[in-house]
Amino acid sequence: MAIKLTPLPYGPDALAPAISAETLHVHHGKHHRHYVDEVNAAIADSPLASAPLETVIAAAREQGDTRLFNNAAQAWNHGFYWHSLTPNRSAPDGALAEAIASTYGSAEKLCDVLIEQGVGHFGSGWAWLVADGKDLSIVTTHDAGCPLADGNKRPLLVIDVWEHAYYLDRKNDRKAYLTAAARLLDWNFASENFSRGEPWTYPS
Ligand code: MN3
Repeated sequence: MAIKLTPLPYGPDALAPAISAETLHVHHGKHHRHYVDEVNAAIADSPLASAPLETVIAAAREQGDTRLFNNAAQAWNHGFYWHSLTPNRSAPDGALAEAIASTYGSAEKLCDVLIEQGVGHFGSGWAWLVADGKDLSIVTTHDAGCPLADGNKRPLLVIDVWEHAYYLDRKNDRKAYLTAAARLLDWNFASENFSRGEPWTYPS
């Protein structure tokens, strides 16, 4: 038992031109794989060797093992990111649509805030839509930061704002990437995460 590299839930060119096949190849096949390999190397022959990734993240934080936390949280964040995007256009519905309407007015306005926060985030990190109970908010985290490690906030969607997510396609234009990625958000995935009441779990 080891942590697995989450397969992409779509083909390598499915998100183009917003996110190219070349970017997905490097980002999923090199960056995400590297984090997974680092976690597996660190937990081999330890009591965490067969633990789910969420347990590894919590243990690393508790033990103050920054290197393991960074690799484990990055592995989780990337798995969540692949599922946050879809080539199939979707829109929020049901309880999530109601919560979005009362908090942001519309999904378009929510995306405007998400893009603005992602553009304004200094350095590497992640732009998240999270829920605390039924309350929605948009937060950014630095480096490997993950809302799982942050109290009751349950991730609904995320966009990676590390330069490796967009530099091949957009050079330094993070806003162009975020604007394109926001159109690919999988609102069905967000709805599942909103109504489940428990955080998403990394595929084992
Ligand atoms: Mn990344």
